[in-house]
Amino acid sequence: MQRSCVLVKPDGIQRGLIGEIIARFERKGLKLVGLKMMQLDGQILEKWYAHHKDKPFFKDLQRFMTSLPIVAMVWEGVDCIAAMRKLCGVTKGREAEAGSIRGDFAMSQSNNLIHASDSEESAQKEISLIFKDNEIFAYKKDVELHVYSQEERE
Ligand code: FUP
Repeated sequence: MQRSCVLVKPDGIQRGLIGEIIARFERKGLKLVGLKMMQLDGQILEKWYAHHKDKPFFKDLQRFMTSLPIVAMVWEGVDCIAAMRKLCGVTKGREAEAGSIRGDFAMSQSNNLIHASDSEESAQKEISLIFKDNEIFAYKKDVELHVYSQEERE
């Protein structure tokens, strides 16, 4: 099954939305396989957002993301990356679809509560920047018998 790396950004923690965000992913039928609270440093950020390093907003993005703790998670599911991105909504909160996390709780383009991997390649990179192998848990969750058809589980 596919994995996605998710961050509840500093504004998400400050606004008390960790539980709300986790609940939405759980309700959807995704499986939480890794979870930690930490404060990111500049070095991780430069690797994480390597594709944005030369953009004008990068310094502010780095300051914002390293200013306060974040919660990092790994979620698993069939085509989990695309499903997660839909649940998050588009980057700019005030334009995000109602019903999505950003659409329901965010107004800003930078303070947009959450990060979710945008490809398998980024997911792998992001997971390896934050999690050790023994911090990701491969376990059985019986509810998946009801979340997916047999064909989808295989
Ligand atoms: P997303 O994939 O939705 O996280 O969005 P991007 O990779 O395009 O951007 C990463 C982060 O950079 C965003 F979450 C917020 C920040 N950003 C800005 O602050 N200003 C911009 O113009 C674009 C992105």
